Amino acid sequence: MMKLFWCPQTRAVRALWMLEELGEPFERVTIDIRDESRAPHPEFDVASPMGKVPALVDGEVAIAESAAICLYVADRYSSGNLAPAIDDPERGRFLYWMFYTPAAIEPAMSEKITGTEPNKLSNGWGDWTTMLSTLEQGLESGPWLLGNRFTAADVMVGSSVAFMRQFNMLPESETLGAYADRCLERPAYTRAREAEAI
Ligand SMILES: N[C@@H](CCC(=O)N[C@@H](CS)C(=O)NCC(=O)O)C(=O)O
Repeated sequence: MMKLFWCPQTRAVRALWMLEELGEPFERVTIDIRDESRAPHPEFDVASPMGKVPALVDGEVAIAESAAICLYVADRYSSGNLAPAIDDPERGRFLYWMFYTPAAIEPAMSEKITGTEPNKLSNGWGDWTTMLSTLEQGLESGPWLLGNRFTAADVMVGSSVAFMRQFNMLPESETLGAYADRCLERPAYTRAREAEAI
């Protein structure tokens, strides 16, 4: 059975949401990242070399990074559904949005939070404004990033938009606001948040 190493109120909610969408059995193991004196956990330490949650162990597979985990489980257990198959023409656009969170959204959020001077040309994430307008364009045909098809990319991007809302960073945007609402209304997301509350 898959084992998810997680901690409430962290980016681990992405992997939890993803596993809830998937519907495959998994075990949840809490790593209290806020406890600096916590005992080492050999399985977690191997899966997550940086000591960050989420991390996943599935048989011989041990990985960290929320995007890697979401992509892994979607391909491994839900190919053609939560991830377009390798030979599906939609695969390219899917991968673009799968990488958009770690490559563009998160660095742009850091730029915004820290007030770092934007440098659109040389920064890999463009800048905060461009990152947001690109996302809005991507959602124009909606309701999901791949149109009518909900995929793991929506788990990654949707959770990031939800974080923006939580941190009061989400700008006035009907498109992004409605997208966040749609994501938050998914039963699998609700189950993930309920687990966080326990
Ligand atoms: N890029 C990683 C970031 C994971 C991350 O930064 N997790 C934080 C919690 S939100 C963490 O585990 N921090 C504990 C630490 O760095 O010791 C991902 O998306 O999974």
